[in-house]
Amino acid sequence: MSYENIILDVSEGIGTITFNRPKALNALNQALLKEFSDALDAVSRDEEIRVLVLTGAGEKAFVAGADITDLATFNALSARYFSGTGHGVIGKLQELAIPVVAAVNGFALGGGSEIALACDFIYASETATLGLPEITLGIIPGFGGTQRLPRLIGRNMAKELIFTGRMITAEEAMTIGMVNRVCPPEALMGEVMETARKMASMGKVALRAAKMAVGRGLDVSLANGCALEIDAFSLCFASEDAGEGTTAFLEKRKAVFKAP
Ligand code: CO8
Repeated sequence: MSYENIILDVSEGIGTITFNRPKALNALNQALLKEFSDALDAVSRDEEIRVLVLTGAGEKAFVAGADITDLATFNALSARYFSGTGHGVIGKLQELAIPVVAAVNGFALGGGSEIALACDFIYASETATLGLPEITLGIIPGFGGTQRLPRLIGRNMAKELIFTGRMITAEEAMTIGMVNRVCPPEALMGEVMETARKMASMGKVALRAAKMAVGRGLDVSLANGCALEIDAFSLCFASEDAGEGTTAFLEKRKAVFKAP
């Protein structure tokens, strides 16, 4: 499939989606969101892809938010439609069975931060700026920011950032637990790919089970989460990878996971 606003690359089991409207700092218009949604469908259908990476084209931005030229034309009805569409796409991203890493290479603002927040974790360039500045436009986050940010960094810090619209550096984002690692700009993709390759080399069933247990577990009580872990743990033993991993350890060799 060919895209105009994103690029989808697949290499060595790792898919990379690059948001590609650099002149508008990769802002999210409806065409881009539709292509992103289609690309996520393609990724979830492709059994070869074990890890997905998201990043932005150009040196300045990951995604600088929803396209403000579109927002300026909205009424309450079209805003509801666009917000609902965005939630659908970002929900699809969060529901992918494989790990997803956001490589935040520059501005990740508004909808850009909201996409990164739906990934499993974020690595950012030292030059990146993150934030939810919607309040400065007279609106609020509409792609999940009011829900995912407090769940990730805590209620009060999230409220401060959402109520003031203050943009933060990658370093501050790491301090508050929004970003896992900060890298020099030229090292960002190398570090993201190294981590992606490491995850891709793990057993496919175990990787999916781990993501499912953590993700679903956060939405339920501890007791239900632990019950869910028991199911996910036992599922791993239905794959030959568990036999390979434990045998390789005992034979003092590196495990080679082959389960389809
Ligand atoms: N939308 C459209 N165009 C944009 C956007 C955007 N979000 N951000 C930047 N651009 C464009 C600029 O207009 C400019 O275009 P041009 O060259 O044609 O004038 C080009 O990108 C370069 O930008 P700047 O010249 O402004 O670059 P600076 O380095 O001076 O500033 C900033 C960079 C700080 C990133 C600045 O561009 C900025 O503040 N951008 C807007 C950031 C923002 O407020 N984002 C949040 C948007 S709201 C949102 O995301 C809501 C999501 C949920 C929506 C739910 C829908 C109902």
